[in-house]
Amino acid sequence: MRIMIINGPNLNLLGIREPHIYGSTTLDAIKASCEDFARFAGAQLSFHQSNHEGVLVDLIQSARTDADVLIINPAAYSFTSIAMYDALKIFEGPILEVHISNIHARDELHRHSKLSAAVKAVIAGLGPYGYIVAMQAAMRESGRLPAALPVSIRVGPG
Ligand code: CA2
Repeated sequence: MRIMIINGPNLNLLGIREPHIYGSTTLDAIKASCEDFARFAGAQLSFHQSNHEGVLVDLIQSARTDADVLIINPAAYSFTSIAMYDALKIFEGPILEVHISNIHARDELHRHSKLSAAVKAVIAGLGPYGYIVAMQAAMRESGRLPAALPVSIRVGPG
């Protein structure tokens, strides 16, 4: 099972600037945790970040052949990018949108993600742990969580 995680603009500055909003965890630390979970779950992970909308569109397009599941934190492009919305609509597997902060509790500018209409689920407000929750949900969606996990976690109530 191949999981692609894509991060949008300025997320390279996580843990370095504005820790009161986005926390003190760096993107490298998030990547390391995601790699750790992928190892545990027997998944292949590719992890990306770009500040450029066209590069992000190219990455989403590449997921059509290179990934089974897509997890994306589109950052500020959540609120503006029709190009990314169109690219996401073409991907056939499950897509999970992650936001570190609870965008619904934020100002008008940061509240309504245009991309959410193109994804299976949105995880917002759990901090960096949202990426691990998204990976777990993605694997569950595909019925690929390790059999060693309890049924309540692998299958849930439905
Ligand atoms: O909470 C999230 O994950 C966001 O996607 C982060 C975006 C913001 O525009 C969304 O509303 C919610 C911004 C990422 C900017 O990251 C920074 C990191 C450190 C310093 C400044 C910005």
